[in-house]
Amino acid sequence: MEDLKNIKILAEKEINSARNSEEIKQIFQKYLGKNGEVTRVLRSLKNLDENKKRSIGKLANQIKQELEQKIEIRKKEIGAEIGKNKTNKKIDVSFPGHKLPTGHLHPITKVKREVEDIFERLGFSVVEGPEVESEWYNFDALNIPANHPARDMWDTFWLRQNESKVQNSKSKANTKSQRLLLRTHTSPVQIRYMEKNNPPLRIIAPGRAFRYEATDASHEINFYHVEGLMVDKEISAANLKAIMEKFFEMFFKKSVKIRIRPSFFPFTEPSFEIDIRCLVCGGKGCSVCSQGGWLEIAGAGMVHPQVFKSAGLNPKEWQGFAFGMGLDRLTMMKYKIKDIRLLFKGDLRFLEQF
Ligand code: FA5
Repeated sequence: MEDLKNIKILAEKEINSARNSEEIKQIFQKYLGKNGEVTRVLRSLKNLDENKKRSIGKLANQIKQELEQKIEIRKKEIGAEIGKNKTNKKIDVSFPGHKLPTGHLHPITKVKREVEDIFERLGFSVVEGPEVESEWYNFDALNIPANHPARDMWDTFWLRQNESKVQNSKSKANTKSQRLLLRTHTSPVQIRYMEKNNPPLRIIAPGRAFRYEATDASHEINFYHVEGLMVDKEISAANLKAIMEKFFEMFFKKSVKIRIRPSFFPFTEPSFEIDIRCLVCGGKGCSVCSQGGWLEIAGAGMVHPQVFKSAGLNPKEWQGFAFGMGLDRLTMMKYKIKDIRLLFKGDLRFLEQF
């Protein structure tokens, strides 16, 4: 009798602390299953005398019924708890959701869009050209024939092609070389645009440029250029200076000192280099401006007559200026970034600051 009572106490304890239907099933087996503890007591009744059979049998059957009822009740409770959890998940609209990581624009993209916006306000259209360019558009049409020493300034990556089938600029006079390379500037867009559009015109051509050169704080092998071109009947270097000054003022939102130096580009005559007072060090000298206090930001000049001819325009009829600016360097000046290479590393600790 005592054993039966202990079995009952233990079984009830276990039923109450069962957390799922699997545990309930195991408890049922343990006490009321084929070899369960209560079942074994009931099966052993036949070996007992009449008196004990009656009293123990009565108690064992009573315990069996009570445990069955308790198991049923607990089963329902567990079902209700699971249901309740499920319902909660469905209707708790205030439960905080998973935050999706969101990115933002790269500083160069931001600067590119800002530059486009400013030039559009100054009456320029934004046009694009291919990053993989032909030798003709990148060099020859810009008055840089094969073997011209100026090609050394724009050493680049050439694409492997079947050489025997591709015309190159050394092969025949008057043929447009189709050899492919990664463009070294966006200046070829000048030619592409003038071939299809008659002046007067004002365009900028932003995009990626590539060069085979050693990297340092202000040089990368892969960087961004924005080419500018303005062609009309009477355009002079004064227009170039005015546009550049206005642009820097609008871009930096303050007046910025610029310096125009004589230079050489085969596609402009005369040619200039445009520097701005280094905004990283305020002109004192730092690694970005090579300690000089000025940073070269653009090459520029008056469009060379040969370039007009390459594009099918009469140089006696039209005049124009062109410039090619480094977008990365503008970004560095704007955000006071000390090394151009940071812009291409993809390091989130750096990028998340913008
Ligand atoms: C040119 O590429 C000429 N096409 C620019 C031009 C256009 C001149 C039209 C006249 C008329 P240059 O190689 O100097 O020029 O490059 C122009 C600008 O690009 C530089 O002033 C500088 O801001 C940027 N730049 C040049 N090389 C790199 C480099 N390796 N990494 C980052 N920026 C560069």
